Amino acid sequence: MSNEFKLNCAGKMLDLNRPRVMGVLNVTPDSFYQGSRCADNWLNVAEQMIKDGADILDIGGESTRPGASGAPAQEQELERVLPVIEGLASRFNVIISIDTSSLLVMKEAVKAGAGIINDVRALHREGALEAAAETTVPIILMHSLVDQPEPGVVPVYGDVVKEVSQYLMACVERCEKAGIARERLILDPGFGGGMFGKTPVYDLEMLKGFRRFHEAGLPVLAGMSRKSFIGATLDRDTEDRLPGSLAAAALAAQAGAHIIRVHDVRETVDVLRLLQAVDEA
Ligand code: 7PM
Repeated sequence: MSNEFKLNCAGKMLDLNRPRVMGVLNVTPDSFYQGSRCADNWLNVAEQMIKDGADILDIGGESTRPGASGAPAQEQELERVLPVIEGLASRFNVIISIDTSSLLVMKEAVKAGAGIINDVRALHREGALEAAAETTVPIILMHSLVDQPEPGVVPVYGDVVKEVSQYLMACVERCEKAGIARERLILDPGFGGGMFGKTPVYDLEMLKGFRRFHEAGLPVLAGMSRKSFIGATLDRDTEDRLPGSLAAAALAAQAGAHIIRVHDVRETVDVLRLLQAVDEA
């Protein structure tokens, strides 16, 4: 990519001159992929991911993706993630990202040492835009159906890359109006079904056309690890989606993705190292 991005994540610099790996650390009791669940074991899992070459650890504590937005749910989410963020920030030099849509969790996580806000609802929950604006950390804006007229219904896209890009650019504008500098933003097309709103075919089209997500001139994240389009394409259960996930990661990296969000850090880092070696040959 001709664009060079360097983001200040609460004092730690994230240099996106080559693709970086974000490891998923779920501290919920109910994540879809068992391999990434680590309610009691988070310290060991995190340490291993760092050894394996993760640049960012993404901490998620929201119980089930759809729903769970009330005050008690936010308190519970905070109770889960805060000790983890504090524990990691005091031990390691890794960049911590907080996977949340809750204004309460955003604020407290950043105070505790999180250096990136990762919001799959692109700051569309009440108060989230303002809460994020009060911080100084980079923000990942992901496309989903939250902001659509009928969030339960998958829209029919003509050109899914174009329409998702347009939505993300509107989110960028909304952030800028709220006082969030454009330089703090990272875009994510939001691969996957459910509230992410993509069919397997749309996911494949987004991966094929991934380069076009760079048109906004901002860093782009790809989160495809073990998702259902890989399962649907290959007819594999979540536990058997690693090879497909690695192929997807390689394609996204070649298409200029700046951050790859994955469950399998060691394997993905190897893929990226090999691509880099080829580049440098
Ligand atoms: C159920 C549905 C459980 C979906 C878990 C998921 C992304 C993310 C997630 C992503 C960004 C998963 C997802 N996916 N954040 N959080 N981008 N920025 O499969 O693609 O991990 S949760």
